Amino acid sequence: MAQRERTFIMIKPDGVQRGLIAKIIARFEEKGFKLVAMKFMQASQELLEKHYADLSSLPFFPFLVQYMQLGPVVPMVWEGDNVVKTGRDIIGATNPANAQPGTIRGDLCIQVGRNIIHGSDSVPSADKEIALWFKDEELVNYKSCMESWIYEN
Ligand code: D4T
Repeated sequence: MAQRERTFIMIKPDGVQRGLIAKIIARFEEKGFKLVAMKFMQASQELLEKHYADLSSLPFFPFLVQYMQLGPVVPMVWEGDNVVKTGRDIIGATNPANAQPGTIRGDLCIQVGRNIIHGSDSVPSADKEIALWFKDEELVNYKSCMESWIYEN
């Protein structure tokens, strides 16, 4: 069986400080996605500038990089069919004011500058972000015992 799609999800410093780690992880676990990698770390300025390089010319960029260093973050890799798009749907709109109830941002936060979680917006960005935050050997290879109960094939 070929490897299913992967995405990069990160709980931001406000999500960590507000005690939302378990609740956020539960949404991905309960959906049926498979956790492939996770760490708990303080992100450096250099790493965050690379992660958000596409936004570097935008006025909020310095505040974004500063906010992401306010405390530890939880970067993760999740795997499953359509996980990039479905992951974004589970997270909700970038601005929590526009995020539907039932989404993580719709239920758990209020402002765009404190939107508690990041998720890759495409498969190529996911690949880039996974490679930026994780070494190959940190992506754990294992078979989920639930696989045949979640997928027909
Ligand atoms: P991330 O990348 O954090 O998952 O957010 P999105 O993919 O949903 O949105 P984005 O890349 O456009 O924005 C990245 C990050 O910047 C913050 N932000 C964004 C902000 O502080 N002010 C703003 O006006 C915007 C648009 C929030 C998310």
